Amino acid sequence: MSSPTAFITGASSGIGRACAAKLAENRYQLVLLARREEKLAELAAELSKTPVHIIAQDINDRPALDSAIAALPAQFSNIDVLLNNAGLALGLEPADQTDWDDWQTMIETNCTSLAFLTRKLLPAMRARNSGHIINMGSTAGTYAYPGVNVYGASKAFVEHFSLALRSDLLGTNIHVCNLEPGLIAGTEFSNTRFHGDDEKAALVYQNCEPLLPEDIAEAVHWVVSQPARMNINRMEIMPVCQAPAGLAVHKA
Ligand code: 8X3
Repeated sequence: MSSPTAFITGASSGIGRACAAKLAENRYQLVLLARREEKLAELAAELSKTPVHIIAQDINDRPALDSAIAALPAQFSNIDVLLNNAGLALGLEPADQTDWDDWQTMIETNCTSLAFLTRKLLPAMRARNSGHIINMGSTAGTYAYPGVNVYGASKAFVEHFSLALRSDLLGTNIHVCNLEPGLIAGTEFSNTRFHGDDEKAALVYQNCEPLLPEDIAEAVHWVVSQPARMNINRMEIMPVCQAPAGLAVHKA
């Protein structure tokens, strides 16, 4: 039997990388997309037993992405699992003090490019009447906290897009899941959020035990391994050290 194919965005580090390793272990062949070619090549070398096709480019360069999809080698052209993992948070300032470019980058990456890639790969899934789309949401899409503004809103988009996709796909065997991790270490998330400030990023994970990318990779593998009759609409995962934020009341 031929290997199923998983297409993973943001594959060079963190959750994407861990998912690539987990799926490779479970006989998937991989299409890996990320900007950093050397990181992708390193990962492909590590997964030497797994056929890997690398797409080294910015996910927001949509014409290039379109061409890369059209140029997928025949062996990798039937995508069984699309893991829309690429995404980022930039800044944690109150809304009136944020950088407009940061907001635009988050909307572009977390919403527009995710929708674009899904739109591109969906017709082939529908034609084959099978497939899994796993979108990397976040607990921040459900629970607001100070400074989460556009990042949280972009993840709320991802959640609603996932649920809406399932509605459009009712009657097909295409599965859609919004996977919603909370606090997670071992990724570049906080470092990116704080624009490369390692000290600030380290403080986020101090004195607690956050999730790890491998935890999310387990969840991804579990989601795609369930009987075809099952669809996991949403999966929210927090570390035990985190809980949904309480409502805030400001008293003068
Ligand atoms: C990020 C989760 O807890 O850092 O997607 O807001 S959290």
